[in-house]
Amino acid sequence: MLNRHHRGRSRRIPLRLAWGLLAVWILAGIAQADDQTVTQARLSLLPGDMPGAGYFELHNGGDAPVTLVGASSDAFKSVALHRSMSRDGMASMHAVPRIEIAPGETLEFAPKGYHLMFMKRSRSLSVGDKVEVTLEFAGEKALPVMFDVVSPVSM
Ligand SMILES: [Cu+2]
Repeated sequence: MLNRHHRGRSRRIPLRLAWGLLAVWILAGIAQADDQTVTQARLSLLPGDMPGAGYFELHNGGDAPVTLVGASSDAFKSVALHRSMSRDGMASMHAVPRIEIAPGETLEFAPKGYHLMFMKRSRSLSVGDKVEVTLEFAGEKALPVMFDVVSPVSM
């Protein structure tokens, strides 16, 4: 009896240590998710129900590569990663399934290059509004970003 009581007490300290380590691990995980920063997030709105284009700069401040795999927003039925290209003077764009960003690298989404294509708005929007867009990364990581709705710019 005395022996069991003693064992029970000695087990309590490692358990507390384990919870402490778990807390540190969770906090480290959150900090890692914050290593990606987005600046200059703007959504160029075209008239009517034409698709909008999203531009921003995404910096990977972490020490591991991250892979952008998509985006979503409550304000649009679909959001896709696109890239504009110009070949023989002909402009075109195509869907991009994933974009890897190396540690320390900044990826620019800008006119005539990468952009988010916002299709079929689910509510009316006007210049000056703010729209939340969630950037989705491989490994179920998500980063919510506020985009400023701006006047059309050339794509
Ligand atoms: Cu596009």
